[in-house]
Amino acid sequence: MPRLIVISNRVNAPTDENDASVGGLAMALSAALREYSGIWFGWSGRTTTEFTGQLSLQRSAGVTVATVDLEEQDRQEYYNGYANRTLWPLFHYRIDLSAYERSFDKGYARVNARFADTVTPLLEPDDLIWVHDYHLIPLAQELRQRGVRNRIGFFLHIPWPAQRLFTTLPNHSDLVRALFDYDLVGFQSEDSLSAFREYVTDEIGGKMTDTGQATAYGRQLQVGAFPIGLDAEAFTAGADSEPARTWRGRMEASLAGRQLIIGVDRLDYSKGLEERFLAYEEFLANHSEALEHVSLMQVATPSRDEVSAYQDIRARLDAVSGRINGAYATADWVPIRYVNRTYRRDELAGMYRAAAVGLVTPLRDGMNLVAKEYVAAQDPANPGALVLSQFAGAAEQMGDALIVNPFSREDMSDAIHRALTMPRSERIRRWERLMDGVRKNDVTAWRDRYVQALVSLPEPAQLEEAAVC
Ligand code: GDG
Repeated sequence: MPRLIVISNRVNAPTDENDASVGGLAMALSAALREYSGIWFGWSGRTTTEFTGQLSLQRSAGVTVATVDLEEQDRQEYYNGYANRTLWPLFHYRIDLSAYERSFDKGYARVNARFADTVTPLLEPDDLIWVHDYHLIPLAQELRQRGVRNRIGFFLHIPWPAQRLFTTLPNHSDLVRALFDYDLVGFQSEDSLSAFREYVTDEIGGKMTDTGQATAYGRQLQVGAFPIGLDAEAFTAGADSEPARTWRGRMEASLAGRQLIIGVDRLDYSKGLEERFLAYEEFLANHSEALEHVSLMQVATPSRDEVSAYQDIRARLDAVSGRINGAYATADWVPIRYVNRTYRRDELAGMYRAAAVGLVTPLRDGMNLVAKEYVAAQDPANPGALVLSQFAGAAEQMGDALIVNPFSREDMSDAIHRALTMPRSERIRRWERLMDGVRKNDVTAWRDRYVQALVSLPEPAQLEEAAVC
């Protein structure tokens, strides 16, 4: 088995799966790397006054974690800038929030070059290199320029946007050109794959076959949809653990017989939290019988709080939740428990299990692992119902959820009502099919499918010969 070299912006050592680090990519990769020998390389999260390229190596559960510090200017221009103020909003269809600034482009190019300089000496000829997410799109191009001939794959955790949105990005074709230096590009969903196909064929006059062979810029690239999954077995076991039972008990005691609706998200505008609160308000207004009988708990862990759009959404959520609680709360009931903190994964599993409804309504999401976690944590004899946005990648696989349009308060209010009143037999029927999918398409299956696809591609050198012919 070749070594697997995983490269992502940040790394999360696969030590304790219950630690409180938040974010779908960290969760998935630490699970995926557990059985591989390899290296996980990324930014330490720290900054120094001047970039030194000094590697810090740490061995943890069979994986070597290698990190490098960046400069403060890198954090601003690359991380807070191009990654989180340009690409993140654009790829989540929020061009109103996308900032196009040339200093960000420069920071992005500089950090990708720094990553390539630092990681190249660690590489051996047979290594498989797997690069993750929008922070590092140009990395293969940088590595190729340094003579790296290995197979290099890229996986995008977030959606690929529709062509008409993507073309608002200055120099959009440079970014796509850089993708063609990979051997395999994976997306989360068919929706993203078809948006990419549209760009290749309509915008740059390339070709793409039904089996995902894309040709453009004189290069060939394999693309495909590889929907990510959970470490389902571990998550389900976590839902039966002591901390989970403690939390389930605490939730049930505090609910005093009321039904719980749960949302768990990074505090991000793409997650549709404001729309969710407003839909819940609409539900309360339309269903007076639910007043004092239902409670929405939203765990929203603060994220990227140096970026102003995140400060804005946080302030709006404080205001909306406060207003709804002000309008409806009674002496011993609050309609929304809005919690800005982080819990351990097993504690979250206990909370999911205590909830009659999982409310997962992002406005756009690459996949959304919370939907899968909610399902994996349920009691098979009395599972809750999942309400899921049609714009989460997960909706392509989880058709047995109640699929909603997160932009429509009325749709969501109806779905909340339907979920709260769904007969147990229907909940079991839907849950069994959902759980079957969560188990089959788990994180190991995702990793193996991707790595297998990468390994089975022709050697990069052969491809070049084929292109010359
Ligand atoms: C990106 C893509 C894609 C949340 N609060 C706590 C906590 N979390 C964990 C959840 C879940 C993860 O964070 C969030 O994952 P998502 O998949 O929902 O979303 P993103 O962070 O935006 O992830 C996404 C993912 O990458 C993987 O490819 O699915 O579409 O946007 O695991 O449980 N974890 C802990 N405490 C919390 O309070 N421990």
